[in-house]
Amino acid sequence: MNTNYETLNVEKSGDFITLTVNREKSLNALNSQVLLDLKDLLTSLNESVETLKGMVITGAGEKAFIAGADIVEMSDMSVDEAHDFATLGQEVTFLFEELPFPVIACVNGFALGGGCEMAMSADFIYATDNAVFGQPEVKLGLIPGFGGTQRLAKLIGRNRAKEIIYTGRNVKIDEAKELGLVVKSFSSKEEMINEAFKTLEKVSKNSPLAVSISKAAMNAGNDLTNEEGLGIEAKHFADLFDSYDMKEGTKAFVEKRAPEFKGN
Ligand code: CO8
Repeated sequence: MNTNYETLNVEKSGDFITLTVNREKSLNALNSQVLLDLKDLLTSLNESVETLKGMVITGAGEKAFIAGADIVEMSDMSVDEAHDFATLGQEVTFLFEELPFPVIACVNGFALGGGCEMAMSADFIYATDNAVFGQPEVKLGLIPGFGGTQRLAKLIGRNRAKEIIYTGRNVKIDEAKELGLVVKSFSSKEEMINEAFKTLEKVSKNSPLAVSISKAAMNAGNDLTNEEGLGIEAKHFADLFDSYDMKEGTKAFVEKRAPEFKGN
């Protein structure tokens, strides 16, 4: 795994990765270089044979997770360049969703526009009490371009998402929790990241294969009818009966001992 990026800090600790978007002076705004670095890293992680069990993504500093796509760079773009930029940002959100292990977005401060969209492509969001979410693109004469019109509606319901996108207003932490956008909040970034790793540790005691397959089934179901989604669930459920982890998990239960999963 390459850990040497201009705009990212990537740290591996055991089976876990901490990914920090590192453009603190611009509140970690997503310019093309950040998106290209993210694409390279996430593609290599999706293709990796290395066993990894989870990732935390956060923003450098205390003030912002990601304050959006880079407005300075966007202000000069042609229609074709804007299309390429949006496509690249959308590819990155898909690559996050497809990672075969859990990803927790740890939102410290502003998660606006593309920042909110990146956070929503993680499996779930933890946030600090000072976190501010929003899709303010209409204030710039734009619309969300990295998946916000789709993912926000699926996460919190279409009408609530419309009200937030049309007004471009900020969503503070209490409301973000009520909406189900944020799962848990913390008084400091340090506490949030420690708790995120405790959660990943807890998840990693379960079968990594079953966690990965449940993620794939839930993500696939997002775009399907209930009937189609249930078909996928039944197939994945049955396929697991051919795995070491399923045999070990059920045998360990019968033998009243802790299972030793291998992830296959
Ligand atoms: N892009 C570029 N630079 C930014 C951004 C950004 N999104 N946000 C902040 N910065 C820069 C500021 O320009 C400033 O730089 P400098 O010090 O050189 O002047 C520095 O970061 C610090 O910011 P502020 O001084 O503004 O800090 P404040 O505490 O006063 O305000 C805010 C913080 C409220 C977060 C404010 O910076 C702000 O409103 N930022 C923009 C938020 C925004 O509108 N985000 C949405 C952007 S649009 C988007 O994300 C679309 C995604 C889909 C794109 C599809 C492509 C086609």
